[in-house]
Amino acid sequence: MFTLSRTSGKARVGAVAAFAVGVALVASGCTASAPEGSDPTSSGSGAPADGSNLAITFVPKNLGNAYFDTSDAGGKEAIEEFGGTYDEQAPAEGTPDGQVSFINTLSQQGVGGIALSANDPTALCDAVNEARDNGVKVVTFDSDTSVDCRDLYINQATSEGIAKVQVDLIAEQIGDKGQVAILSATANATNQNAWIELMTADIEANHPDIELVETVYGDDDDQTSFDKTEGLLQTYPDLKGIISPTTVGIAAAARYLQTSEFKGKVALTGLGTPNQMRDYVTDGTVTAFALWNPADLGYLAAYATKALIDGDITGAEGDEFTAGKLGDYTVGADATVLLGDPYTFNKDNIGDFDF
Ligand code: RAM
Repeated sequence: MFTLSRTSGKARVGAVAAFAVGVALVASGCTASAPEGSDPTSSGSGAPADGSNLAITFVPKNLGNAYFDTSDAGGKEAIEEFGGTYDEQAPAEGTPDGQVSFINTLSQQGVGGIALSANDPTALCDAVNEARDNGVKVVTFDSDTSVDCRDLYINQATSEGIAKVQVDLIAEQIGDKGQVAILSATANATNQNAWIELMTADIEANHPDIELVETVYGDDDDQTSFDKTEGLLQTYPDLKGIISPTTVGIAAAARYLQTSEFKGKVALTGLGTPNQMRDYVTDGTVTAFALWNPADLGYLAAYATKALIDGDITGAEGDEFTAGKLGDYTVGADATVLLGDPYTFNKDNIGDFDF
């Protein structure tokens, strides 16, 4: 679906090195987050008197999610590196309406760029396009809008790759046979729905003995995800596995399983952060899960936003830019830039990571 390639081997080496070594740097990364949601009327601009307006605000799906704390800390690192002004604004809950009011305010304040993880593919478009009409560059990362309402999308890995790694992991963990369920984030999240669609197709096409019984939504809220896990296990007594393609969901599901009769009997995989999953992998609640480096994703999104603001790229296929320590990237089809491949964590390697 989305394609793109880096322009040089240097980028790959740089990305891998940053992933393996740089992770500790982001573990302590701070953000401007307030736990109950930022005030959309607070400051966010910072246009310099001359030169490019490198005031860039990260708008994640919501606050209080370790994944976005890490991605946005990567953005902050990049923005400080190139002398811009970093800010983070987001609603407490992962709703499109919450994000719209922040986008409107940032547009009025005249920021140079917004890096956005979208809670909905279309509901943000009016606000985003108004901001773009006001000269704001809008880069989605993690979760995209539709193609016509942003300048660029920074994709963490191909949707096909993200879907396949999770299906492969659950198939391996349950002997390629039995009932599985999906515990997702919010129902309208572009990234989650793309992965679910591809996982469903992969199971149907390649795993005839696996039955996908239901997809439930924990809304990227810890307690809701915990309760939905309990509900699945009660509803489906023969359930063999759960795939949770969300860092919030997989951690909550693991916490439920850890002290339940299902520990070691019902497999759990999906997308998680090593720091949130470490205890569950160490004690055998979870065998293996996947992710990418969220800090690199935020770092790349920040450099891409800068390249747009500076006019170095427009988002056209074939445009090239350099993203600091990560190296060179090329814009692919549908104004998309690809970070890299998903990575699988297990008890043998989880100790190497700190984010
Ligand atoms: C959660 C969010 C995010 C997703 C990760 C894997 O943190 O839903 O959008 O990419 O999980």
